[in-house]
Amino acid sequence: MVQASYHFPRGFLWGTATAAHQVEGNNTNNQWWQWEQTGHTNGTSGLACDWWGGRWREDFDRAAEGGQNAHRMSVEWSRIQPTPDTWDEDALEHYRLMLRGLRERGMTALVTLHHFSDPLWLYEQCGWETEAVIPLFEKFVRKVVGALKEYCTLWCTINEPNVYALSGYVAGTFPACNKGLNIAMRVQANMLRAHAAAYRAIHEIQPESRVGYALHYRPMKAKNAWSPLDVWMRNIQYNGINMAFPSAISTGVMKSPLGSVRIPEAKGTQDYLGLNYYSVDTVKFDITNPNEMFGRRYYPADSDLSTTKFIANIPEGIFDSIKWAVRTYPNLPILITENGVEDAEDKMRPRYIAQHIHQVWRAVNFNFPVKGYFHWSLVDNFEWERGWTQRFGLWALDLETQKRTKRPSADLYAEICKENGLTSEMVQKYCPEVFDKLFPV
Ligand code: IFM
Repeated sequence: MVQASYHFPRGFLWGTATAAHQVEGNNTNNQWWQWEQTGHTNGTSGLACDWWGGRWREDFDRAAEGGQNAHRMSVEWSRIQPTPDTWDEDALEHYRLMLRGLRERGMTALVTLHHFSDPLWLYEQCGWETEAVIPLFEKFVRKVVGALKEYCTLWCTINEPNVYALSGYVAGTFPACNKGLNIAMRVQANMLRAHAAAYRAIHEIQPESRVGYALHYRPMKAKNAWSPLDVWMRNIQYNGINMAFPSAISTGVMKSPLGSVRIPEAKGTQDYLGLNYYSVDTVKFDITNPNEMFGRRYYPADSDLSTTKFIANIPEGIFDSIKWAVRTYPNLPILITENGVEDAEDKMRPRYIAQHIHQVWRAVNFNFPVKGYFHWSLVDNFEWERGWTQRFGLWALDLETQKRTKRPSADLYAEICKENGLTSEMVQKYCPEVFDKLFPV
């Protein structure tokens, strides 16, 4: 049998990613909590992983023992600024403790400042729909960065602005004040303006900081490459879903299906690109689907599908995403800020991890500047409108008892992190079904 390995450069960041509302528990003062209590989600976040109660310590121990040298976490705006006029210094101290906890465990922190949740007071004034949010976000960012700068130099302003805007204001699966594609685009424009203001504020407070955002990037392909309608629809969907932030950061003009918006202050406001990659969509023209601009995005029937069919395992997609990033922003460092699969039984996850990390390795070997990989996620956590029906953790969570149980993927990922690479022995041990694909003779 072939014996070989795919090694990464020294200093590569290996971690997992989490978000405050998904792990902390009892975040009663944000719009998601309210949305959950009114029956919009599959279960409620409740105590989640009880990180606010202190269980972050044991989970950080798990991550560190698993060889991880980095962690991406977020801070909860509604805890830090519970009303427009109050700052909760204890909440900031809680995050300082967590960040010190990472440092003590030898882990680099990447802190996300906005990950889908808004304080209720902001939501009640329709949050990101109006430009009023821009100075409010900047003020919040200044406060947080001022308080946490001793422990963190790597910042992510906003997580998946495209998902936040389209899920809320178009699909209606996330809480949103009003609805409409025009509002979703206005929200993204305001997020861009707020991101640009935050980018400058962070650099002012901490000149050595590296600031970016996390883009949920969806590669897409037309169902039939010969069909002008499928190709046209693929391009509409691809640009509409992916391109608002990247276009504005490249050129200062936000591309949108409803026209362009000048946001000159956004141009060049990233020191790295955060890429969240999960899967690739196939797109066809569908006259019966006006809600999605007459397109349909789906996974072909022969795809390697996850348990709830939420994700198709398409590892080449992460390579293509990185290639797109390098072509769009030559020389800009790239972090894979999320990648993972929901799989309570851990049947697909080991091969999903091995195959995606192999593709990241391929990219690194093309000298594409990928500097780190953050797996989503460390422990099962609250999956927004899907609640607890999807389990993304390397560790399983029993919600009743808070007990964590290690999945085989946690051991595989630990071996990868400790080795700084993927070996044929690991693949043979955890996912022999893809051995020939990863180590062809
Ligand atoms: O859990 C989410 C995360 O909050 C944002 N990106 C996708 C993940 C999996 O659904």
